[in-house]
Amino acid sequence: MIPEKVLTLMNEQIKNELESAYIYHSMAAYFHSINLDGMAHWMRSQVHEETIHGMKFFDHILDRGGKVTLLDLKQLKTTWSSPLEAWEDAYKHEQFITSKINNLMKAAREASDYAAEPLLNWFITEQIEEEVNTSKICEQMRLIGNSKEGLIMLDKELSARLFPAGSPYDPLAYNSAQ
Ligand code: OFO
Repeated sequence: MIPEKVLTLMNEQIKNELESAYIYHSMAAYFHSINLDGMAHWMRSQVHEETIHGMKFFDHILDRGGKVTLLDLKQLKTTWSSPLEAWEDAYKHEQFITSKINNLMKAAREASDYAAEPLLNWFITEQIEEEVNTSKICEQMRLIGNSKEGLIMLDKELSARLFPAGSPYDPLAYNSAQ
């Protein structure tokens, strides 16, 4: 049995993770629209990760006999004034997610919900990686400044991010399946 407050926060976290996926979809569309397809590719891969994050909470609730309640997603930002602004938003969003995971851990500890701790510990470690990935790209974008060559090089580097095999967010996976 999941304590009520923890269950409420976990259902909110499913929404936060799926909202993350939706935000990164929006950023992928933006990067494609300005021909930074490597950055768009990185975002598509991130969408896959966020969907998995949402499903980790989804399954945890079900495994413990709780009720999964899907909440509304909010209206999204659909454009940015520059690639750097989009990356800064991604970093800020990850910091927001970290604060939500920390709140969840606090609530689980207050309710002596020991069964939630392994899952939440996984997310605490994951958020270190999520923050460092996005903040590093922000720093690299600042180093690049107005250099078009630098931007193209970084775009190419980010295009190398691997999708998990068969990811539905990888165009190669769904195009070859038809
Ligand atoms: Fe980006 O880590 Fe989940 O939300």
